[in-house]
Amino acid sequence: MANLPVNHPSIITIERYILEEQSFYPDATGTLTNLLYDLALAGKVIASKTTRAGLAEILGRTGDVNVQGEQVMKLDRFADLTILKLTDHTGRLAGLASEEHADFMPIPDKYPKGKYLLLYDPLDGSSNVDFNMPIGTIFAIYRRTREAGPVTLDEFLQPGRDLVASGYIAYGTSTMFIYTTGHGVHGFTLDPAVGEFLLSHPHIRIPSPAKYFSVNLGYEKFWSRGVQHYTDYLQGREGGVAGLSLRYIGTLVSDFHRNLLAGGVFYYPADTKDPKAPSGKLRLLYEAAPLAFIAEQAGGLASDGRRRILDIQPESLHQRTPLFIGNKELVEKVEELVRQHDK
Ligand code: FDP
Repeated sequence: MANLPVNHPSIITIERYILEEQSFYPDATGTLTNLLYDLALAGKVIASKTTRAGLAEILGRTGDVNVQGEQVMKLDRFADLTILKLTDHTGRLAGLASEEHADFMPIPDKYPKGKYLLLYDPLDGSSNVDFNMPIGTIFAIYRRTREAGPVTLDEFLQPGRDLVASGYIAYGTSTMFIYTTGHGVHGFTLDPAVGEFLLSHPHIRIPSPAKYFSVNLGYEKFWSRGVQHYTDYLQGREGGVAGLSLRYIGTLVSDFHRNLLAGGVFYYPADTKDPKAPSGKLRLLYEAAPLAFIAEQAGGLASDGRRRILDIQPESLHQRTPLFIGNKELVEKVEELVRQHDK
């Protein structure tokens, strides 16, 4: 009888890891675990299209404008339908809400219903698609607030502190799946040769001191005094931190991901450039809250400049919010400067 090899490096698939995490929850039925696999599969399908985007006739616009008033890219539509079609029939969800759709989507009558709600931004950074730049997918999972009956809008309007799980998929030089269920943040990298996400970044913590700040500086003149002072602070003026490097990709997932791994702050403040969007550009439910859960689980913080993102009670599905996210001390600093300079 041969002995099992003991010093072969362990290969931990996302499936094994999520299943092992389930043991934290003695009452778990496996539904959340399976929902996370569904999303990992969606990530693989979307990644396979993005890597062939220049060849697969999937670059460019569909000609439609979405609920946010933005041009819908073909890849946006593909990613949106991929997630919808991989999750709507499984019996794990009661409904979905996508950044691409004006209203939430109850699970059709022909399918069984489950206890979870999935909110997602199918393709974050879509203005970067045609230029071979990194893009992402963001997801947020809540529990229904009612036991049964048709799902209603108010069930989707839950504050981020009630999130059951959240995560994102980054389509960059490699494809990564990052998630939290409230027990730390874990990262997996897709090995294209075997077609599996393998554990590459267990228990991610945001390093300190920070290395980067990420913001669209082109809009500085449209920001409040407090945010302008903060921007000076990040550049070593006003007794601030010196030596931070500026990096801005313009894909929230990628900017956030870099700062999560290297330390840093990303912000998209409220501004006066678009009177129709006085609270900035990013969406509370599809972008800010899910990433805030990850940031806090990694030891960081997310704020709208005055309050913790996870404490904001959403009032509408597509609500926008200013966002400051990353190292705790840098996010607390913006709150201090906003209190001081913005009445
Ligand atoms: P995009 O419009 O390309 O989808 O939320 C949308 C978003 O990208 C974020 O990913 C990104 O951080 C931000 O908008 C970029 O906005 P600006 O072009 O105004 O900097």
